[in-house]
Amino acid sequence: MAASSVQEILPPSLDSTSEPPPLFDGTTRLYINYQCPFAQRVWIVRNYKGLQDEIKLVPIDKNRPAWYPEKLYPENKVPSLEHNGKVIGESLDLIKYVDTNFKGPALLPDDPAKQTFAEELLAYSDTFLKNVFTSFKGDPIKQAGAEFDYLETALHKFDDGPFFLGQFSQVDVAYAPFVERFQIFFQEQWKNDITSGRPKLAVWIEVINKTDAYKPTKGDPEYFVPYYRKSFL
Ligand SMILES: N[C@@H](CCC(=O)N[C@@H](CS)C(=O)NCC(=O)O)C(=O)O
Repeated sequence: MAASSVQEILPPSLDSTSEPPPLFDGTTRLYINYQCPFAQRVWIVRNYKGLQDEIKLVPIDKNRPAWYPEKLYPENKVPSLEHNGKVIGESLDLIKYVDTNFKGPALLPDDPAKQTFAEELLAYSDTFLKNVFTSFKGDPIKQAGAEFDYLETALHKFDDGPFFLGQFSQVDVAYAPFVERFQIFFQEQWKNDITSGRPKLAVWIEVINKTDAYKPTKGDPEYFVPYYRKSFL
C-alpha cells in the first residue's frame, strides 16, 4: 500500500484569532486553504510522495491571521511552503520544488519526450484557466469546450496509462483541482457534461477520483459553485 493512502486526520483551519505556529523552528509547513485549488496542487504532491510527517499541513481560513503576511508571506496567498528558513510560493513552482527536494516517488518520468510534454502542459495551465474562466461570460460550452478538447488531445499522446504522461505526474496534479470544479460547475450551471465526446478525459477523471493522494483534497461544491457564480458569471 502506498504511503499516500494512510488516512490522515485533517487539522482545523487557523483564522484571524489564531496564534501562529512556532515559525522558522525548523518544521516544514505547507500553508493551504481547504477550498483553494492552487494550494490543493501542492497538497496532492505532498500526499503522493508520502510526506505527511515531513511536511505539516497548516490550513488557514479566508479570514487570514495578520501574522501570515506580516511574518511569513507578504503576498498573503496560499499555497506557501516554509522550508529551511525560507518561504516559497506559487503552486506550479511548489509542485516542482516539493517533487525535487523531498523523498518519495518522482512525479516526472525519466523519458525526455515526456519531460518536454510536461513542460508544455504545465506552461499551458495558466492559459487554460484564464480561457475557461473568461468563457463563463461568453459562450462557455464552445470556448471552454476548446480547452477541454485540448486536454482530450493531450491525453491521447501517450498510451501507456490513463494520465497525461502515461503515469501519474506533475501535470495531472496541476490540472486535476480545476477540472474537478469545472466538471461540477458546467453540469450545475449549463447542464453540460464536459466528458461527453471526450472519452480519455472521462477515464482520466475516473482514475483521478480513485487516487489516494487526491481523494482527501477534493473541494466542496457548496463552496465553489456559489463562488464561481458570484465571481465569474
Ligand atoms: N498564482 C498563485 C495563485 C494562488 C492564489 O490565488 N490563491 C488564492 C486562494 S485560492 C489566494 O490566496 N488568494 C488571496 C489573495 O489573492 O489575496 C499560485 O499558483 O499559487
